[in-house]
Amino acid sequence: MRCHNQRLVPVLMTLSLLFLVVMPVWAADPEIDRLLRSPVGKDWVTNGGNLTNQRYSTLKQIDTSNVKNLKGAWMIRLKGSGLGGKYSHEATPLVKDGIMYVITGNDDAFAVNAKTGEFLWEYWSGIDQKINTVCCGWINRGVALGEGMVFFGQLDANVVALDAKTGKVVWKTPIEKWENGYTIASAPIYYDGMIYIGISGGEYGVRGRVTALDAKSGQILWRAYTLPAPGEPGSETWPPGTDHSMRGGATVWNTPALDPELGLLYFATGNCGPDYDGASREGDNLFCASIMAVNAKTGAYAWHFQQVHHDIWDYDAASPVVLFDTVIDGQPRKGLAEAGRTGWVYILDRTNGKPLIGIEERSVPQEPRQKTAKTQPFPIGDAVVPQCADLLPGYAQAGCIFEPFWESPVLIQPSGIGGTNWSPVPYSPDTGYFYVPGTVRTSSFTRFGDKFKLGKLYVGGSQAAPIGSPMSGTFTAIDSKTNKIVWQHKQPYRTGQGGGSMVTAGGLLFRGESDGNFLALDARTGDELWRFQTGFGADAPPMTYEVDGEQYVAIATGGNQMIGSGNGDAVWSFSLKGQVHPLWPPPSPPTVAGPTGPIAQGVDKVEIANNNREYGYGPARIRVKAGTTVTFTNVGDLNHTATAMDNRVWDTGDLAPGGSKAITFSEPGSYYYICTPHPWMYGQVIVEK
Ligand SMILES: [Cu+2]
Repeated sequence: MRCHNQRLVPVLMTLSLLFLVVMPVWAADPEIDRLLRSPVGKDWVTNGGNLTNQRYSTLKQIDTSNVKNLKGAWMIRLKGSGLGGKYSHEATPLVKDGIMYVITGNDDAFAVNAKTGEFLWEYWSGIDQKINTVCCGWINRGVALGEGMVFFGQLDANVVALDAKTGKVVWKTPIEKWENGYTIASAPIYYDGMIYIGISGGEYGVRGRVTALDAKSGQILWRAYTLPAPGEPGSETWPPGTDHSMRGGATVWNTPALDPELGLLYFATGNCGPDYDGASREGDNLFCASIMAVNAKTGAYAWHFQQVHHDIWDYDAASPVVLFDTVIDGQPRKGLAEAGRTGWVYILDRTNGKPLIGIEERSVPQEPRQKTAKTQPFPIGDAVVPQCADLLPGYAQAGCIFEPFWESPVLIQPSGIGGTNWSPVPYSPDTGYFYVPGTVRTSSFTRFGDKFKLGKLYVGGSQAAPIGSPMSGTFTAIDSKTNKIVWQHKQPYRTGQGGGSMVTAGGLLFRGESDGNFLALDARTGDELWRFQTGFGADAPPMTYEVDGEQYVAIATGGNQMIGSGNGDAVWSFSLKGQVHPLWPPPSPPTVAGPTGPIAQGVDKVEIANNNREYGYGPARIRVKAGTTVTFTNVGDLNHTATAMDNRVWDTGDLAPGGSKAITFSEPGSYYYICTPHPWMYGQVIVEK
């Protein structure tokens, strides 16, 4: 019994004796709980639509026949929040009773009239701009609603509850310290008086978990750790006599799903730490890169399924799990699916975590120094991205998925930021399809030794896309009965960490593109029926709602740093009666890896994070005479490095904001470099005689 209920216990016991048959289940917010358990209709009250994370709406006023008439009903700018080089927009707006709640990468939240876009209140987080343990862009994936409050996590590892009417803070609970490497990126879910929220920081030697809080008071009720302490179940998959598992990552980047009948809470876990160095962590390393189920009331372990044993590729499970019901061989089955960075969809029985369609353990290539696992799980069905890398000039070795590596670069596909990253995967009960965004990208993997230091990056290697190598995406409908491709679109841009989508009973699949376009497809055939230029990278997941009998479709467009799409602070809402026209397109994201821009002649100063681009070098390309000393200065908000791609032959080391390091280039040649924690930042120094 949760503590805020305790005074009610005698009352409830008395009542239950009197009204034994009709005694309702006591709920803190029966209306929200009912919406969370029901198919999504006029309100969209939680990140994944309802407790299943299906992102499927029963609204069908907008359908395949009339979607061509869809236009902007309104567009607003979120007052500059999340506008700037370090931010991505990844939140799904929520709507209840005609009010929209949306949050930005600076953890600033807004309530607006969902019919007009008029601002009702705003919450400015005031989070410390010096937080330097954010891995992959300043983001917030969304809020939850319940008991008249708006709940969310912040990058400073606080969980916050606002009054939904006023935006005033009701409570704020720190669940960890960002200084120790912990941040919150994912949206929570609310159900039956509790808030469930994951924690991020898998690149900083943290211990992953889901934290449950009492919605009324903000008090922490329990923590379900994703890494076993020595002696706990699962600890046998870590080296005996070490406490390595306590900093092994397995963070939760996604919103959990919940099955009230089974009483289970489901979520997926991130990579093992250190990411690319398996040498010191012999064993399968539970519960990294896994799907987990825990008791929704107590957090007690129920089952797990590990997607990647002893992960050394950053192949984590970052996309939210999706619950669905199906019929197999005439038997009704309770399914669960999750799309991984491996490019596969993992389809399980959610009562017990066993494969629903079939997943085979197969032998894989070995590298004894990395202590690689002997076998890996191979789902039956199709992968949504290619799983082998081509050999490229300048590289000695290329391999397929699960190819091991040591200290010489090996090209592998999918890359650790390939397949499906954080982007959600909708499921339509009408088609029985999952809609899976994927990133196609090759990484060059290398391992190096890394010492654990509290609050510091702890990755043990690197992966970077080779200079000039292509990067693209796929968007795929996967049949839930076979795990096979029904249709697939080849995308010009990486789609697995953008390209959020949702599906409706109107037979429509809505999804955004990194080039600013927002599309409606026929959910059955994939045929494009409508497109609209929103003016900013349309990488966040859309949603739909109804006010006064009119259906709207909404999306926050503000770009994504990891894709390089156009930054902004817009929220768009569309309807059949809309009058607002499209905007000019933003610059398109890169489709080839490597530094961009003109070569600056004779420049010996490079700013890291210049011009408000947190993840860039300026100038990115310089040409100097042999013997020149080049000074790298970090003018950004986060720690960065400039590190030679070629075996780290030179390295500025970790530069705090304001920090500088001078490197002398005596030998002629072309030197590409990246930032170790952010390997999608590229620079080049060309040294002439
Ligand atoms: Cu960096």
